[in-house]
Amino acid sequence: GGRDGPGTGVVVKSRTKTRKPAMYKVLMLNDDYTPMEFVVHVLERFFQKTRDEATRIMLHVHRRGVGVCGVFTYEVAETKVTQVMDLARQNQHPLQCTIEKE
Ligand code: TYC
Repeated sequence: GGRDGPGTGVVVKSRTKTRKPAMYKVLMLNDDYTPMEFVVHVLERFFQKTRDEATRIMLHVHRRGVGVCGVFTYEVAETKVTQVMDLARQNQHPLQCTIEKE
């Protein structure tokens, strides 16, 4: 109020504008060749999923074509995609992973 502020003994909260970081989904895409076990391994290793949760996500992608591995800031999401794609390529699997802004 107008009587608050310096000299009144009233503490006035001031706030500089902050913005929540934009968040990005890492999506896993289905294909006909990548072994189910490899996809489960990827979800455990790079997305800290339990075996049960990883299996659930893998089966969702297998049946529906696409699924969410996790939601991250851009830099983290980009790193996850690179890690997944590198490991898939090393193992000669066509597994594809992409980023989508939330
Ligand atoms: N469709 C694959 C198979 O039948 C399994 C699979 C699941 C592949 C999820 C990719 O993101 C994926 N072996």
